[in-house]
Amino acid sequence: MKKLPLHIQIVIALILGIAWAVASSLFGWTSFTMDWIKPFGDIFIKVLKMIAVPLVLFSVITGINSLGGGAALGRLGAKTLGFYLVTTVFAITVGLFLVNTIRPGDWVGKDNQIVNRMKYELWAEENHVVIKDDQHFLTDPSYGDYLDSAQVALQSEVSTISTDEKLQSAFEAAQQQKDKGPLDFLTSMVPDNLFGALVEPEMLQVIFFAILFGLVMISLPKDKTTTMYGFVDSANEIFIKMVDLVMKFAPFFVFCLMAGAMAKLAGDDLGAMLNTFKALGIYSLTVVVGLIFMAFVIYPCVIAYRIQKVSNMSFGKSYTYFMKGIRPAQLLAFSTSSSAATLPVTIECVNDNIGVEEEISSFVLPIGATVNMDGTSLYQAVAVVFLAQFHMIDLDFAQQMTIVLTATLASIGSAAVPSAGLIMLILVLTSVGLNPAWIAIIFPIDRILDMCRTVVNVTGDATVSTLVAQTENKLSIVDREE
Ligand code: DAS
Repeated sequence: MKKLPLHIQIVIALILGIAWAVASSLFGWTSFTMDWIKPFGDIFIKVLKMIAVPLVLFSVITGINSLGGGAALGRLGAKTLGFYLVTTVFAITVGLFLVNTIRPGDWVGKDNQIVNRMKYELWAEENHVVIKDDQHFLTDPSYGDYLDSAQVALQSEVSTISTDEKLQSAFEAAQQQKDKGPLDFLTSMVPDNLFGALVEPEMLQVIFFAILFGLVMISLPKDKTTTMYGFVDSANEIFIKMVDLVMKFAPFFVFCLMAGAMAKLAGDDLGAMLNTFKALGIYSLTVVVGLIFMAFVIYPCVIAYRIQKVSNMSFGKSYTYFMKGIRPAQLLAFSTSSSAATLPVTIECVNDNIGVEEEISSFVLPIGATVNMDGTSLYQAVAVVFLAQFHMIDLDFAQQMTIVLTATLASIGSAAVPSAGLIMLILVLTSVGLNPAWIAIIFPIDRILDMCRTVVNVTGDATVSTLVAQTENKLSIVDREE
């Protein structure tokens, strides 16, 4: 029997993994799944992350040599950051358009809204937050019974935060982020210890070192660096081959990853998740519509338009060429919920399937995985405005522009790990004077939306690296036998 293409195998593994998790939840296999299946999923993530750092280190050094110097690198850097900024702001704008058009917060029912509005007023009173409009429900006696339920609901929200260690760690991480100065992200890019940067890992610090090392290496006479260059080039080949090897076992690992993640979700509180999906269905739909639009319409259409200019392919063929090329990376992004873990596969897809020269992808993609999170940025815009609507608050234009700014900055500062978007959400909610504890309302379904956000984050990175390559004439269309 002809072997199924890898991406089909991965999709089947995804579906089987989810089916296994549902069965685990129904037949009480959850502890077996957590003890004997989930570890293989964790191993998969660890192996991918283990490969990512040395792969980036050696491929950036190799790439600098191919680029041939500081001027080309400067142009590449400016183009990369410029495209990333444009895609992030565009993603946030799409999110704001959708959430202000669909208004998912209004679909939760007037009673819910009134209770939530009163919870907001209780919180605002306790935290000396001035509420701009004068709709104070607390003072109207006809809402007395709502006041009791609002206080009870507020207490349960606070208790959710205090008992859930994941939410607590999100708040701590957000506080650390808030305490940073305006140029902290610049100073944080410079390692004071190379081995610390490799171990942590701090991807931007690894890139900083690799660029400096590469630039100095090419500035020296060739006879002094031949050995080093040979070593770096061989090491780069070895780690690329390592990705191929790991990907051969991807279907098995993806099954374990999905079974473990979904079983954990179901084991945590399937009821809470299903209730939240039921109550917030329109919200989830708004997020997913925006993410699908970005990943399957905007990005591939922009690339298709550019690819058809440099090839004899039609627009449709160019669209399919790009989507089929990055599909393994998208599937892995969905399975792992981590751009960082997916990075080695994103690099391989963009190099081998799309035809981006390595000196472009090795530089653009690691930066993207660290500072460019378009799916997460779109999600911020939808989540913040939805939560405001949920509490009968209309954010004005200035506040929504603040969301654009803080979501863009937060996406630069957020790590590419599962639920990084939650940490950003706390920062963006605070930036427009809203209660950061509201993340507890959408927390039960965050992991599912995180998978979708990460697909867009990875697709955005692949799009920008292809765009940069095409504008640098470093894109060689691959003749792939499908
Ligand atoms: N999981 C994050 C990533 O790795 C995205 C997010 O949390 O929003 O891209």
